[in-house]
Amino acid sequence: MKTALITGVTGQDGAYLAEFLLKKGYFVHGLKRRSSMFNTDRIDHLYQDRHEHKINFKLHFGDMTDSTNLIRIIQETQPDEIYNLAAMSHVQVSFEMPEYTANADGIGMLRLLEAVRILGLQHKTRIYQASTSELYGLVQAVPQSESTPFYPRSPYAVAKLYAYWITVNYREAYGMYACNGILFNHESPLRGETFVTRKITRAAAKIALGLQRCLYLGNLSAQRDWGHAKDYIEAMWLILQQQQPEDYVIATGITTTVRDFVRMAFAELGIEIEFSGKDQHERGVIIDVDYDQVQALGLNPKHLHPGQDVVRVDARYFRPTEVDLLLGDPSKAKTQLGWTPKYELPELVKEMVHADLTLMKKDEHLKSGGFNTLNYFE
Ligand code: NDP
Ligand code: GDR
Repeated sequence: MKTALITGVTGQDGAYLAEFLLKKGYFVHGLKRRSSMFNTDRIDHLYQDRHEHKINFKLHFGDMTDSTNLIRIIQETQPDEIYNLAAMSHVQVSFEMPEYTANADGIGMLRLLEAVRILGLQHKTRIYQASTSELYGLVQAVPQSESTPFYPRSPYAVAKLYAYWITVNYREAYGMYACNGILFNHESPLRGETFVTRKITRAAAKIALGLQRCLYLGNLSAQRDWGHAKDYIEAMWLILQQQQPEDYVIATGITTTVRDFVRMAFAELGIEIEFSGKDQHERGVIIDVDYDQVQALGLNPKHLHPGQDVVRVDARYFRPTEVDLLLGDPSKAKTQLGWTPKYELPELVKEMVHADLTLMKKDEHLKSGGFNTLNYFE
């Protein structure tokens, strides 16, 4: 039985990867931060009581900023594979917490590599680093491949640049099997609520149910190469199963604007949106409602009427420096790993919107029963 250690196991990718590795017969250890409330919603279905006789999934308290704790966990677990997914992963928040981001996302990877080396596991343990398309930043060329130069545009991306190169350096200096997956944006119903796709699918569901009036967004023209997290975690695993350690771009090869993602999400609910106006005055207005579709989804049509503006721009969501266009070239992953994404964007949008509609219907039910379901910190 192979043993894996996943840092960031409570996050979107960590949850899917843990499930995937357990199905493959791995013993999975996960690093989880201590928090004042439970933070394991995404992996609760995998939880195993430690008192049970035979378990193959175990959580350990830890933090990427604490080397002694990382050394101890790696010593205890002796992993064959480490997937370093832990990070302060929100680009905009990294402008507000640059030092912490550098520490957790940049030096965090160094701590893991050093722990493996200190423990003499450098020829046993394979390490995956969650690198990112944010490394490309200011557009140098499209589509972006393994040979495209980096130009990071946020404290998050600069921290990830350090992690990228320290991974390459430890591979070259110590012969470690350490690799970067340069993953483009990937989403799912488990995506954090403040990333733009999930913010949109949640809001579309809430607006359709009459629980929210308007969705406020930042840069609607940003273009992203969006894939499904389930496809991308499989690529992480493949990267660690090769003869030689190498770095790979993982992407769909198709890019879409935030504006079009909004249109697609509302269309899933029978609501057609058109955009008008410029810059901060741009608005997304309902131009048509398919009332048959709305009713088939169990929605109340009285909440929706043409002419209603449901999307507005709020400059608060603009970033000091933006990444305008991401479009990946996954040719190397296709040829060498045999990896191709199974999901296309319309399916992803559909899955996310309907998952959020189900969630929000529960919210609506609670609200009608007199419970306060407001999210104060959105
Ligand atoms: P999430 O934000 O959903 O998950 C991040 C995870 O890291 C959470 O489990 C979080 O814990 C944990 N974490 C944060 N800070 C620390 C810390 N200091 N010590 C230990 N754990 C910590 O991210 P995703 O699952 O979407 O992404 C996984 C990784 O891939 C990240 O490194 C991200 O930067 C990178 N990436 C993501 C892409 C994407 O599109 N999703 C694309 C390219 C790269 P908690 O639950 O307690 O907050
Ligand atoms: P990103 O994802 O920054 O690409 O990082 P995010 O979904 O936050 O933003 C994508 C684009 O949408 C624009 N945008 C908004 N973004 C957010 N969050 N909220 C808004 O209201 C909004 N309006 C417009 C952004 O400006 C941006 O251009 C994600 C993270 O998962 C990183 O960890 C990962 O490395 C990269 O993807 C690849």
